[in-house]
Amino acid sequence: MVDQILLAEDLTRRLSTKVIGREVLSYNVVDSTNSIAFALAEGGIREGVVVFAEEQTKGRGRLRRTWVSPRSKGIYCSLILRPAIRPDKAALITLLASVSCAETIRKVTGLRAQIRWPNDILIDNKKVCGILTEMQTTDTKLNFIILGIGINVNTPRSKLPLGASSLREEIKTREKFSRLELARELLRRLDQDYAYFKQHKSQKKLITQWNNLSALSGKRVKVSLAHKTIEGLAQDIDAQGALIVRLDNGFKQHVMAGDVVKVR
Ligand code: BT5
Repeated sequence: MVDQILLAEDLTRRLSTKVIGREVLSYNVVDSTNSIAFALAEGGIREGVVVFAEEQTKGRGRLRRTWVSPRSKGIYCSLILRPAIRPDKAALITLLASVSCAETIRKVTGLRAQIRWPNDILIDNKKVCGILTEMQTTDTKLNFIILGIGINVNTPRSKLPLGASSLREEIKTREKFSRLELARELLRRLDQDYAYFKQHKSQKKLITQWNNLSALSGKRVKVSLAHKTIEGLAQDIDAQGALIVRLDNGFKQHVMAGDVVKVR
């Protein structure tokens, strides 16, 4: 069976979002939707434009890692955002996107999607979605943020790295999911959550939502940092989005950047 193609006209038809997806560009094959969106943003394109692709030949994760993006199996998209925030607040956008993605997956599939700090969405401990936030700044000013989202929708596990899965694999039906329905729901949810973010100074609600969806709270974790690895009990994230790890000596470390390498 031929997979349905995600077309801009289908993605935007009666979408009725205010900002996110008011313009959508759908590509066939690209190196990375984040690279396309970055170039468009540098050219001055307005916020809310979203770039989709059927396939990425150089889909990327953080720290030069690869994002496996088989043709027409997943959702690969990048949003251009221009929030009036300082660069040191940009991590909040990743938190927002994690909540929007997890809630959308829950709503559309009924599966219990959870967030693994900092940017993974898991189902039954397997990664089904990743988020890559990139930005351009000048001095202390944030020019734009590119929010890249990859979701494994109908991807067979055989095409994915170890520890990854897709919505279709997890729901265990033979039917394919509609990427179109999921993508439209995601744009709507992101639009709502981003509007709320821009209207409110305090991001307490976002932090609470995030913590309620966390896969790590109370679990013993190993976190790899730039130059060392720490181990302890994962707690909530703080108001900046740092993961609080309670070390065995009782000291609480707030980790702003790193990777969770082991959970028990
Ligand atoms: C991420 O990085 O999880 C961010 C992924 C963002 C992908 C989107 S797709 C649209 C947009 N355009 C892009 O080029 N990127 C964004 P990170 O946390 O660094 O995780 C990367 C790691 O996840 C890899 O090293 C693999 O171990 C694993 N991985 C790779 N492809 C995967 C996939 N399709 N599903 C699950 N895990 C994957």
